[in-house]
Amino acid sequence: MDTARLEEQFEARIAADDRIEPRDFMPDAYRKTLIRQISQHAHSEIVGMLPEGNWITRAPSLRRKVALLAKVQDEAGHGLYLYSACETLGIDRSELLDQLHSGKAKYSSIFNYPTLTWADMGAVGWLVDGAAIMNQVPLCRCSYGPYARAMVRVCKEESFHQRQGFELLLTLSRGTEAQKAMAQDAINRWWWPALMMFGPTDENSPNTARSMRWKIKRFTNDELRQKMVDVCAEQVKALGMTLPDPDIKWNEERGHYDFGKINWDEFYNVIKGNGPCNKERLEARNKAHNEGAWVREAAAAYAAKQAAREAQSAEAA
Ligand code: FAQ
Repeated sequence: MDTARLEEQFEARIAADDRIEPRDFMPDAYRKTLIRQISQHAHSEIVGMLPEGNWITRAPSLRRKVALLAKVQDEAGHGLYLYSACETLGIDRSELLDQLHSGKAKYSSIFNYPTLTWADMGAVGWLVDGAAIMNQVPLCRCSYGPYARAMVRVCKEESFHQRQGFELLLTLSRGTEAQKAMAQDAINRWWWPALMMFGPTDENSPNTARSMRWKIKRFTNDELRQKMVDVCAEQVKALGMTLPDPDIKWNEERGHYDFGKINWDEFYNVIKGNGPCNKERLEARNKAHNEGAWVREAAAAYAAKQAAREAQSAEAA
């Protein structure tokens, strides 16, 4: 069948809300867009382990330590599902990791900010995982099957992450004056970077229109950001805290909260590699990867031995 006809059929399947699977025909640009988004997402998960991993040995109780440890392990798992989903598009994981380690690939801007106090574990859970869920629940309906299926499990785990963060902040908000101040300071520092996670405004987002047409994305960046503001403006009241934006105000006519201006210069600066922790994160990832070389070599040697054994017993049979 010629390409034009295949493309026509592909568009018809997208229109009918069919799932596209790895062996199905897909236009090159669809494949490339998915590799870009899924790999950036995978990188975000494994780089995202670093700011929280920093606090595991300093958790204030066994209960908090167990929850944080489980959360960081979940993030490693999410990275694995996502690298696997990306490999179904015909790219090798080692190539993706090279792109990350050389600084060529993007990962979420949010993970280039430092985690300064224990309250940051609460703010990251509540706001960063909160933003992640807002963005990822619609991705469970993404047109590409392996990505959509990976997202189902990821979202279940993210909702536990978000709740443990909120509960951590709630505990601090009922504590001493110093604990309350620490929680408020963490919210103040994480709020704006969390809103930037949704990406540039729709008018400055080169990929949104096409990704929406292909049903990779189901909502635009601004739509999801607005949902996040609406949810958090209510939740923050339960914490007895405030969001660091004097312009947050319910708008009866729109049926949404209005909010202040995002500092887009800061966002673009961070994604260009100049955020507070970009250099540190890449160094930590490279170090972990290099120190793990012996594990990859041992696993490959073991797999080769198993394959040789299986071939031998197949020959004997
Ligand atoms: N940071 O045209 P658009 C998590 C880039 S959650 C860095 O709007 P698109 C869980 C974008 O890639 C975080 N770069 O792009 C967790 C594009 O660059 P390119 C990860 C950003 O793809 C929680 C350019 O700007 N979640 O990890 C950002 O249509 C706690 C133009 O942008 C996902 O990746 C940004 N914030 O929309 C883990 C979700 N925003 O490639 C540990 C899946 C935009 O053209 C602890 N991804 N860029 O050079 C998506 O939904 C989309 O890719 C967006 C961006 C919405 C992020």
